[in-house]
Amino acid sequence: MAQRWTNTLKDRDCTPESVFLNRRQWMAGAAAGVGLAGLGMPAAASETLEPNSYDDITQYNNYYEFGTGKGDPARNAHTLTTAPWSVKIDGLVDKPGDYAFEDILKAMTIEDRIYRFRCVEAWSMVIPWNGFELADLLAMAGVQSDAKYVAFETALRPDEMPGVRFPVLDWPYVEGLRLDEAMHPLTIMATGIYGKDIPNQNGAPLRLVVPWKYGFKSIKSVVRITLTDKQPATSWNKANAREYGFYSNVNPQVDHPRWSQASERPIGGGLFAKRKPTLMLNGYEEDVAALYAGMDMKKNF
Ligand SMILES: Nc1nc2c(c(=O)[nH]1)N[C@H]1C(S)=C(S)[C@@H](COP(=O)(O)O)O[C@H]1N2
Ligand SMILES: [Mo]
Repeated sequence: MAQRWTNTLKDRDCTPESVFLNRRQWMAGAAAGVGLAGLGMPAAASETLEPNSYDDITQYNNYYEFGTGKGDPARNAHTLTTAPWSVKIDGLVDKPGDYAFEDILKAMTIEDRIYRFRCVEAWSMVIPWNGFELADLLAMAGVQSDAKYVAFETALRPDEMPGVRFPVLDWPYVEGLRLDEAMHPLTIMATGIYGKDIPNQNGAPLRLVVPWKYGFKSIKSVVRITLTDKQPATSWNKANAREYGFYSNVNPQVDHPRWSQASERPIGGGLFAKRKPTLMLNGYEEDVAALYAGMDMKKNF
């Protein structure tokens, strides 16, 4: 796979997965570097995460713009043009404008982050992302003091996205975070997987990753980021407000109206792989619980 961008970890392009994993496993959970001192290692950091294979991560996807089957994105997303690419950053920022993806990359520090990934459909993976902290990108644009939320938008290209002919969702796909969630050091924009440019089916050239929330919050192929003082509309909430809330924090105690969220099916373990218990805030409780102190997480699901 050719490298299209200058600083997306070229040297690891042909590193075997196993070697890469041995070098990188320590990253698991410790990425935020917060809450560690004096408290001992949080649960998220003490468990050694075994990442899924590159094939699992890039062949079993949700990206409805390319079809609703798990194999559709891998089959169809090659039609998405990802260069040139720019992200419009607007709203309550000092420096609104269209930021070229190359310029963003030059200004950002790309890190390795091995994160749990939990879809609301109750399957899960462990994914070794490469990316930068969203907080750094927001700082580049200069967040104004009255901003309270961040809204995100995926590209909408009917000529390149066969799935948007179908009204499964109200296109373009949109998502949102509270500003403090967006600024949290665990929140990244991913540009790679296993040291390779992120494949189209996973949201090239850059997608949000919020590891303590259900996967649908992690919006793909982002073209617009808007700082606002109002809670933004989100695609799945618009589609079914009873089933999908704004927060969508992983929570084994709050079931989806149609299924339990208490456990999950790890992808890649084979047909008879055992389900495993779902962790509060997907295992990142020590890092992010403070964001929700005093909030009723059942009401604010
Ligand atoms: N634009 C867009 N982003 C999206 C989706 C989508 O359909 N369109 N699906 C979401 C859902 S439901 C999940 S579980 C994750 C899947 O990410 P992955 O395919 O990289 O595992 O992407 C999320 N981001
Ligand atoms: Mo999902």
